[in-house]
Order: sequence, then structure tokens, then C-alpha cells
Amino acid sequence: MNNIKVAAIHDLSGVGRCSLSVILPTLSSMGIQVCPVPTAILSTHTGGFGDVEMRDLTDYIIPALSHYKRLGLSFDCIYSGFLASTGQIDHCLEFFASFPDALKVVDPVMADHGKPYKTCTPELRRRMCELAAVADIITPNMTEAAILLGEDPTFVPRSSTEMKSILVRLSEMGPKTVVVTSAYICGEYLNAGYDKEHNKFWRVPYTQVNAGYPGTGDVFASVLTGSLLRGDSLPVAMNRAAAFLELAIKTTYGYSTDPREGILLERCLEFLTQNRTLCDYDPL
Ligand code: PXL
Repeated sequence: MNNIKVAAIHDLSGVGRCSLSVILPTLSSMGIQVCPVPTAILSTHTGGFGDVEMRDLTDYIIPALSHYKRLGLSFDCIYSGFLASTGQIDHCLEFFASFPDALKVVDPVMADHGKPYKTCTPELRRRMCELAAVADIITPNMTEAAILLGEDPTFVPRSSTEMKSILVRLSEMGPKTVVVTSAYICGEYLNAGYDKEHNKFWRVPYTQVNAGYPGTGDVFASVLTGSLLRGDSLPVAMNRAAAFLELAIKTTYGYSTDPREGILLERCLEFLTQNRTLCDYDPL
């Protein structure tokens, strides 16, 4: 449990609390070391701040990997997220192949709320499927789940049975654990998980707040990953991620801050340090 090390292949956005800016404090609060592998540096995230200043770091990733290999380093987990170019998918694949014992987590950041991000080209979708195929765990939101499966991005499952079928189809792409966030089924918001090894489906409902904040998917996937690395079961890890996000989102909503600036993470990290025992989950 000591000195757990995660290589985080994500962008670094200067303003707007997403990607590495939230992954670092989140996992650190859980006692886990993050080794950032920045895919790009952006002045802000791409969700509403106008013309973003961006530097693509595609040519940085492989030299950094080579250095880590020369040092004989090992990682407990390789965790990928927002990728600035499809070439970076090859680099993630190389990272995964270089540390075969590491837990491979892919957050296929491409879309949200039924809409693909500007960066989501058909080529990115196709290559993201390749990355998902070698992952142990994938954490798409409902829109990304639909895109990965070649469905319309606005697809909404109408029942638990339909949600289970989505989870199974995603697991058939390769990963043994699938967690789909932000699903809306029969009037209820929930995160849905599938553990292929034990053939178990899980649900963790949450209450929706009338505001959207960037970076919440990054926080969810980070807490889930940290929780699993610390030995929690899948439903407990999903519960921890959902409970933390609900706390952070409701706290933020109460302060009426500019939604583009993301959640007030700094005020809420104590929840993660406490590592409470949780049991708010059910079979799906
Ligand atoms: O939180 C996902 C994310 C990551 N990185 C960048 C983004 C977004 C979502 O908008 O713009 C640069």
C-alpha cells in the first residue's frame, strides 16, 4: 500500500480544474504518487474560454518513457485520459506494453452531454477503441460509451437490461472492468459498473445538480483508480468516486462560482484523506 505509483498520461490545463490539475491533488490525497506524463499544455480547458493557447507534447512522451526504462522504474498503474493527437494513442500503447504488470486504466476522453468534443475525429474514435481493447479498466461517460460502440452519441439506455448490454458490449472490446458514468435510466442518474471476472453488475445512484462542471470525469476516474489501487472492491471504489463528486459538486453549486472554473476541489479533499468505509451501492 505504500509508494503506489501511477503514470498519468493526460494534458495539463492551466485554468479550469481538469485533467492533471485535478488528477494530481486527488490521487495525492489518497496517498498515491502521480508521475505526470503531459500530452499537451493548454492555457485553459477547451470548454468555454475562447481561443486556447496549446502546445502539443506528442514528441515528449516516448523520450520520457525511454528515460523511465533506462532508470528501470516500474509503475503500479498507467492511466491515460485526454489525448491531443491520434499519434499519442501509439505512445500510450507503448507505455502499456513497457509495464505489463501495471494496471491499465483508460478514460476515453472524447465527449460529454451527448456531444463529441472538437478534438473527437472519426480517427480518434477508432484509435480510442484500440486503446480500450488493451485496458484493464475503462471509464467512459454515457456519451463516450455510445461513441465507442458506434452508437449515436445521444443514445440513452431505457432500462437496467439495456445498460447491462452496453456494459457487456464494452467489456467485449477487451477491458475486464467497465464503469459508465452519468447514465440516466428511468428517471434516475447513476454510475454503472461491470466486473467481467465475477460477472457482477453494480449501480451507484447520485443526485444531479443543475450545473455542469468540467473535470468531473477526471476526478471520478482518479478516485476510482486510487480506490482500486488501495484495495477497495469495484462497488466501493465506484461509491467513493460518486460520493466525493457529489460532495464537491454540491459544495461548488452552493458558492455560485463560474462553472467554467470547475469544482471547488481544494475544499473537499479531506473526504479522500479520511478513507471512510462506504456501502451505498446495489446490484444493477
Ligand atoms: O476533463 C476533460 C478535459 C481534459 N482536457 C481538456 C479538456 C477537457 C474537457 O473539456 O478540454 C483540455
